[in-house]
Amino acid sequence: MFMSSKEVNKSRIWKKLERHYKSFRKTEMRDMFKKDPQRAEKFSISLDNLTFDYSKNRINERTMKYLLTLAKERKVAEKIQQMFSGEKINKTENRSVLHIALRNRANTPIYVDGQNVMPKINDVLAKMRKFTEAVRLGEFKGHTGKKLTNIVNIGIGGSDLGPKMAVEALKKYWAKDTNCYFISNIDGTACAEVLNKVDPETTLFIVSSKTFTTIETLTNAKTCRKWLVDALGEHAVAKHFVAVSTNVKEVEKFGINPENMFEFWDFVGGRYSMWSAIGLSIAIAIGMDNFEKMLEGAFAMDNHFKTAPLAENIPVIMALLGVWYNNFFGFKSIAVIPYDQYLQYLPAYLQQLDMESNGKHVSLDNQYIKYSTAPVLFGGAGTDVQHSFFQMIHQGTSIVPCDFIVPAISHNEIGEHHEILLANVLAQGEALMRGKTVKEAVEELKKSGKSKEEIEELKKYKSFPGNRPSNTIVLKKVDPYSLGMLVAMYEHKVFVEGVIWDINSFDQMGVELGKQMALSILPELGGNATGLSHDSSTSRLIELIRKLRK
Ligand code: G6Q
Repeated sequence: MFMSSKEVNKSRIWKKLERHYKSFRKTEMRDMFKKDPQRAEKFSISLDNLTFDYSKNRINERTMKYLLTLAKERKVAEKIQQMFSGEKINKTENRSVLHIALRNRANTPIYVDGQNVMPKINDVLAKMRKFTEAVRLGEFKGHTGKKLTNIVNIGIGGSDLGPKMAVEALKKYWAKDTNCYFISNIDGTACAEVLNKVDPETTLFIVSSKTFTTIETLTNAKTCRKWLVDALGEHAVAKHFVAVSTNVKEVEKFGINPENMFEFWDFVGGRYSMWSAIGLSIAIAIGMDNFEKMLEGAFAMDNHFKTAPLAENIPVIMALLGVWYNNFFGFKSIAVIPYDQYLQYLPAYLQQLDMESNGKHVSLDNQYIKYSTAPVLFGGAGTDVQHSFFQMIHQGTSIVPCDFIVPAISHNEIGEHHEILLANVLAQGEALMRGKTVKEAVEELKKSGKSKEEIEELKKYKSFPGNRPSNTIVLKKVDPYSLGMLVAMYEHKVFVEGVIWDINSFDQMGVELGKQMALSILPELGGNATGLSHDSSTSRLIELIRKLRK
């Protein structure tokens, strides 16, 4: 029998985990490492060139046994199969969830409503190849006959964060003469700053919008279109604008020829769409061969996720650790820290993936949820963030489990840079785990020649509680294949957490209310509103802004 969401935190296994947590919560990781020399080996999993070391977590064999029982009882394995077989697991929107089909390199049939989706996916990949090669070779030229070397993706949310993150991550693979830009924000500054940098004759705009109704994207696209037409005339649009969407009608209405449109489908969620034609900017930048390598990396992770036993399954283990900390320890945030400059946008990408997918308060069986769901995810590139929020991570009163991601080899092996970086990432994980006792701090202060009084004064400030968890994910290098693996790994982690919490991880109704209200406030800012029906704060702010803008 499948347990309802009401039963999730009342189930025997949940209670067992609660009891286990109480007896285990004070156990120190440093002691467990001392006692068990095999700990790192026991709690590590490798797949190709990716190693996931989760030994610096507050777990023992029993913890994992119980968490895996929870996964079994929540039917994680069955849910994985349902997703891969095209079942409509996005219940609130009655849709299949098939980002995995976009990178199904084995080309095995996957059916939605009795239709194999693979032929149309392959058709779009072929169309992408043809187009991206033509652009890269300078065969598809701009209106005045010049090569298109400035690629501007106009999109927001899922139609921006994935491509932006991947394009940056794979900068070393860009075609030499290509530059990529992203316009997402409705703030005119976003548009203005990009348009200041590019030349209309050499610029290709990709309007990326699943629905083609998103106000930010359409407004930005209209501004860019006008900028182009002002410079090169109306006929230039066909050579400088392409669209990626599921909505042919709206694309046509906007004035883009459907021949210049790359399709995707409603079984691909926005934040899961960088593998589709939404990745067109990635494919132009790095070439279709490399884009397909990224798909292959994701496919390898998909296969692992689908076939590895739960106990050896990287995304499953990641998710169970997430649940362990969120629901039992009560840790309400997590940090992702890539030690690679090229991965600087990964935290922002993962923030949407995790928080938009699992930031929900109603379960799949339509009940208000009584346990906590998505944590706050934040992060940034190391070592930069060591000099900002790491103070709190080491000595703050809240505990923030961290994911450290690092490539063994840098694309820029200059002098000692990468070894210093590697030493830092390893040191952070060890420092968080081990901490520094007051006694150790005293010893250190003594050695540095401090007086008794000074030592008394400083010893607490200089101590570190330790026992703070982290995962370390080591890649050989940040290349298209490993990036594909990495991103798919997180996608599946989020999915498994959603399964445990009985959440539909694939809708995002929480973004609607603010959008609706913005539409009603818009005319009021212009001063045309007859009667304002807001709370007094919002009404006063509208009045204030009206005055300031006069
Ligand atoms: C992602 C969300 C959301 C979406 C944007 C853009 O999963 O659905 O971030 O991607 O709102 O939507 P369009 O692609 O339809 O413009």
